[in-house]
Amino acid sequence: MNRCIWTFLVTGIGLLPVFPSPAKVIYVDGDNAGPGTGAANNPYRSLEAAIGALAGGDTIRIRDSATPYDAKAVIQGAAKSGTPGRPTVIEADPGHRPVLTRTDGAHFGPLSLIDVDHMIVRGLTFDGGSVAKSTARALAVYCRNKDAECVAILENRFFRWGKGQENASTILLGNYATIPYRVRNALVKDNYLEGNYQRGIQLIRTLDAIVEGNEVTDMKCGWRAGTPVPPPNQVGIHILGMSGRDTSGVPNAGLCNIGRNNRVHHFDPICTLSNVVWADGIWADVCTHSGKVYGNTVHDIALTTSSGGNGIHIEHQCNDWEVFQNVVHDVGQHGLRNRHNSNTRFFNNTVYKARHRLIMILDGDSVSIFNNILVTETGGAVEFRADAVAGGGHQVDNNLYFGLGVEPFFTWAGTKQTFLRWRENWTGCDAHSAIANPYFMDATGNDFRLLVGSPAVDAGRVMGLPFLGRAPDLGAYEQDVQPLPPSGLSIR
Ligand SMILES: [Ca+2]
Repeated sequence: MNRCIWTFLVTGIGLLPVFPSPAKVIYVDGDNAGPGTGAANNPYRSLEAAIGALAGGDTIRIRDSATPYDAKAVIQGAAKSGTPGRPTVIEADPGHRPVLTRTDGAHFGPLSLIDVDHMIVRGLTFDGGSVAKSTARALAVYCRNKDAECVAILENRFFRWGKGQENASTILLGNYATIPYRVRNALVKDNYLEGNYQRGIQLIRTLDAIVEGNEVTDMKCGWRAGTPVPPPNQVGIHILGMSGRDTSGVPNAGLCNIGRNNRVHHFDPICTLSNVVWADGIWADVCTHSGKVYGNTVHDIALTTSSGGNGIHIEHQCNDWEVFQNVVHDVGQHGLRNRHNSNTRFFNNTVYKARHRLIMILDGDSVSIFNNILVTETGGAVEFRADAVAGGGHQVDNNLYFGLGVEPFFTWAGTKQTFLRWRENWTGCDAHSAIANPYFMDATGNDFRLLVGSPAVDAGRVMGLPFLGRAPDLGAYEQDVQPLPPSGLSIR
């Protein structure tokens, strides 16, 4: 569980608690003629100078400048860290929208936070610019000599990062190194990312991170040197662990990370034409365990390709994930994809139009698929590949299927089946499921709430989520169409 939320919520709405001593506010204005002192009436001209003067718990406020801040700023170490009651803050001065860039094509971008705790970066615009090679990261939070606790990235905007760079991630939390330190309890909230390359938000080996309320759109294809090596992934939110153990003997896995209420959509189709290796809206990847992906909307991902393009992908050795109340529509390959893990629970999702399968279980064991609405226009509803069948322990029930002009089909260990055969051949599977029009509010307008009379209403099993009426509805939305009888009414 993320233990730092109260700090960010309190500061985020301006209700700062009373501190023992007033925090110092340091101003930055790139248009100041002189180097400045950091005072409101004589700001520093450079962000780096302000960071030099920064002490833990201080606030840096950055003002608009005629040209972007071409920054190489690093904030590092305990002396710059805040405390739970008094975070260090780097933010736009109220009423300003300062732009940070970095034009030297370095791997790390205009702002890196290393070995810091209790820090907030808020309201800034990071723009890689129209250069042939922008930097691989816009904003990085990582560790060298200690954990990094309770860093929040709030309400920033990110454009055009990672062009011409290998291994690009616009916002990066954590690091590949197997040192025994982690980014813990981070919050990435309400940021906007557009036109960046390869990976929008990437978490590596993080513990208890929350990625919430962000919008990631127009992801561009990654870049890799040499031919014919194809370009690498195109990913909105990438939650990555690592196999093995760090140098202190602790597993490198990421743990308990949450991606919720994000909107990931409209990836750049250019790199999906022939050779993209992978495109995922949200991807849990390699040894990150016990995470949750919920309330997200993911759509228009690699729509024109058959080689990649998944809405939500729970992958290799990512055990005990819950994927629920997501809306996934119009994706090039699979709506929800699962591979080589244990105990993934897909429930109460609405998946509408994937070119290959709405849900694809490649392998793994003990996958459960409950309370979903799955609408196909190409026929493929759910597939369990042979390796998944061998894994065993799967449960599928209380789902509503529908085909847009086609009969949904199901695939079990390579054998394509009708809905009836699917149920007959796999005793207990989908016993309480049906094929019927779910009656969405406005499917062509991508409004997948339920109309009155939808067969999805009250057709679900209890999964621990709040519900209205007699039982949970299917799909991502619960509908209030089951009013209680008027009081005093007796039914004979
Ligand atoms: Ca209900």
